[in-house]
Amino acid sequence: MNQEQRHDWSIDEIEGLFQLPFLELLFQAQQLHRARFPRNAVQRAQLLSIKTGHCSEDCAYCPQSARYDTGLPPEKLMAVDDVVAAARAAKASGASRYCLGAAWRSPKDSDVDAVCAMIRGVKDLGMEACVTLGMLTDTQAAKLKDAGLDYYNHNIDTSPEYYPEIITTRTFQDRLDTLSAVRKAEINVCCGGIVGMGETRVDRVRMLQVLCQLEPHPESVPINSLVKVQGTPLSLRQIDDKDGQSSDAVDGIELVRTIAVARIVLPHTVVRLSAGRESMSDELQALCFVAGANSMFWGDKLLTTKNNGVSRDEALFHKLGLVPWHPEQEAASASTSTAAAAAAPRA
Ligand code: SAM
Ligand code: DTB
Ligand code: SF4
Repeated sequence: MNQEQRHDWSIDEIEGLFQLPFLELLFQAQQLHRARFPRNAVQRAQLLSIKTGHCSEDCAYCPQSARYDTGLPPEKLMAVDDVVAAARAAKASGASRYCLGAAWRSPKDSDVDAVCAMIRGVKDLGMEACVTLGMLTDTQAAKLKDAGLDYYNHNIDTSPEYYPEIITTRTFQDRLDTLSAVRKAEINVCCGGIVGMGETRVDRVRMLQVLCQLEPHPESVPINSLVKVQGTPLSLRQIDDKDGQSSDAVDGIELVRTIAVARIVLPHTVVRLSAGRESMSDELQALCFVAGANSMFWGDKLLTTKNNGVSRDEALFHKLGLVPWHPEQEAASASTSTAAAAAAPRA
């Protein structure tokens, strides 16, 4: 076992963290954060939906499922040149990581070839590349790695126990199998979930416990707050938080607690404050950064729903004294200095 990564967090231990006094929890999370990551620095990742809608799956939160009438016009797989042009524009507006998302249960092999060309184009711009395409085979994962893919995003979404209430067309184990294929191909794992789907705190605890059980821990964990899109089952369902709350979104303090606990149990992982920021106040987002979130989605669109937009987020960075974080540049300079050290004559 990696000495600094614990894979044996018990439910009671994680629940104990959630129950800490709020200020104590934030202090512990911020201390760990500072020990391992640059302070006051937040990575800016931008999303692009390269194939939109008409998805066969029944994920109850998703505007892109063909089973729900969300009014979203489906779009075929984008041309490689258009994707690279969009990545270039994202870089110019301040994003350093580019994430391509496709509304597939799983890609066809010909789709993977097209996505590989997109990944090469994004990498040539000097950006980190991430894709999320659904379930993958080992061979497909290996091809993506060859194209230079840095991260594959595939979320567990919630606890194994609550999962069947949200998705019935693929199992929790299917998700874990794809994550294994990604690991086998030596691609970094980006895996997280959604809060605010009517799950209990125990479900949030279990979701984090499963993430900790992955060996090694995911390099990146997105924490999404449900974006309620009209026509999806979760927009129609009265979301009753089984802890006694009934609300449109998860309670802000509970979201911050979830991020802080993720920071503590996954101390080396980049925690991304993902979907749902559009409805969050500056103050709530600031607390999420105090809790240890160090990445966010940049630009005015997520995949199909609205994001905050560059000017609002530039203003937030300014107000909070945040600076853009570029882990891809740190990785490049670390490998240059390792190469230089290896080349240097030994004393
Ligand atoms: N089709 C692929 C898949 O599901 O693996 C990739 C794209 S899918 C849109 C990526 C992730 O976005 C989902 O696993 C879910 O966690 C998140 N997501 C989708 N719709 C959301 C919503 N309305 N609110 C919050 N997160 C959402
Ligand atoms: C993730 O965990 N969140 C992003 C990314 N991975 C692909 C997607 C959020 C999608 C929100 C709904 C939409 O815009 O369609
Ligand atoms: Fe399809 Fe992915 Fe949306 Fe599920 S989350 S319906 S698999 S696009």
